[in-house]
Amino acid sequence: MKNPFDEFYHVPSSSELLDIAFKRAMKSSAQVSKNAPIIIKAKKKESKRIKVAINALINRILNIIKHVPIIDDIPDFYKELACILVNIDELKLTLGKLNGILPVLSKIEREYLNKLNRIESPKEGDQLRRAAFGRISSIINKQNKNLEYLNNIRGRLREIPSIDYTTPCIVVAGYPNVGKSSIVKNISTNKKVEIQEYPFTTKKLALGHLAIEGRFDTIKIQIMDTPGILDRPISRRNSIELQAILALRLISDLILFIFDPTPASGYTVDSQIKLFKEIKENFTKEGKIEMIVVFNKKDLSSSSEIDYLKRKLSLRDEDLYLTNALTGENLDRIIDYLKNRYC
Ligand SMILES: Nc1nc2c(ncn2[C@@H]2O[C@H](COP(=O)(O)OP(=O)(O)OP(=O)(O)O)[C@@H](O)[C@H]2O)c(=O)[nH]1
Ligand SMILES: [Mg+2]
Repeated sequence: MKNPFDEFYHVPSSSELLDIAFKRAMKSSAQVSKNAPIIIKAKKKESKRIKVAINALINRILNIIKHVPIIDDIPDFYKELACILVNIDELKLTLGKLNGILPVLSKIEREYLNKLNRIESPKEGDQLRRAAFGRISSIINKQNKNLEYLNNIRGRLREIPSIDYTTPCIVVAGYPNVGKSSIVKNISTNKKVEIQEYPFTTKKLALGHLAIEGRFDTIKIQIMDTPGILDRPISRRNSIELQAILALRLISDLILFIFDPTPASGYTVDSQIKLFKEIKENFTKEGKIEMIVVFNKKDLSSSSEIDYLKRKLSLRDEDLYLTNALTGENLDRIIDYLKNRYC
């Protein structure tokens, strides 16, 4: 499904909005016969300018509001992720405030069109239009903070990946700095994921795709890179970790859990084991969702480090994949497993 925030386009600032509306207004021309008295011409011209300006503003604002999806109507994954990324109450309140100025603008229009009906000279018409534009400007300028806020959160929401609910989705999870992104980059189409030697490099969910050649056709699988998660109570997890938890909870068909058996990641193996157990207990839907165990950084791991982890997890060699994400060693074995599973 396409990210529902995909059409949350650029939100103009108040000065951009006013600029467009007033320019359009001043370019507009009222339909009036050439021979009409000068006062009628002035009335029509200024009325038209006010109408065009207000109409342009109302349409632009409605357009902004319309392109923000109604949070309660979107699928849980997008709804909950949006709640992690932005303050939804503030978003709703901001949209409400913008919506609230629409009747005010309509009222100004009515008021000034009435006044224009009673002018006695073209100069008076010009003054009235200027006064109307002044009031419109002050109303729109007061919304600048709200417009800026919307534009600000829009980037975060638009970056949410579009998930295809009809194809399987593998979620790659584990402690920070263990090589999750390196694996996703190596085996998927997503070559843009960032890899760094420090933890919490990945700060948001990123989707890649894998095309696996089956006997009869090609199967497309999604693979989700997630931020690292620490072993700590959910209430203490930050919004970066919570995105990974959400992916595990709501979109995973299979979990690829990555361990770093060495001290290279900066985290102990025991805390990684605790996280593994927590995820196994809470996010495998009582075994319905399989967890594949990967010991990464094979090149750095000593046999005693590997043995320790194997013993602690009660795993045999055939229960795990020992990989090197830098060279791709043994990642083909994971692909073979996926081929058997999905093709
Ligand atoms: N030697 C070695 N280094 C690796 C291997 N896999 C990843 N690395 C390195 O480990 C560091 C972390 O790799 P990432 O792929 O960014 O790890 P991550 O789990 O995505 O990290 P976060 O996004 O911070 O949670 C980088 O410096 C990688 O180059 C491996 O198999 N061997
Ligand atoms: Mg990463």
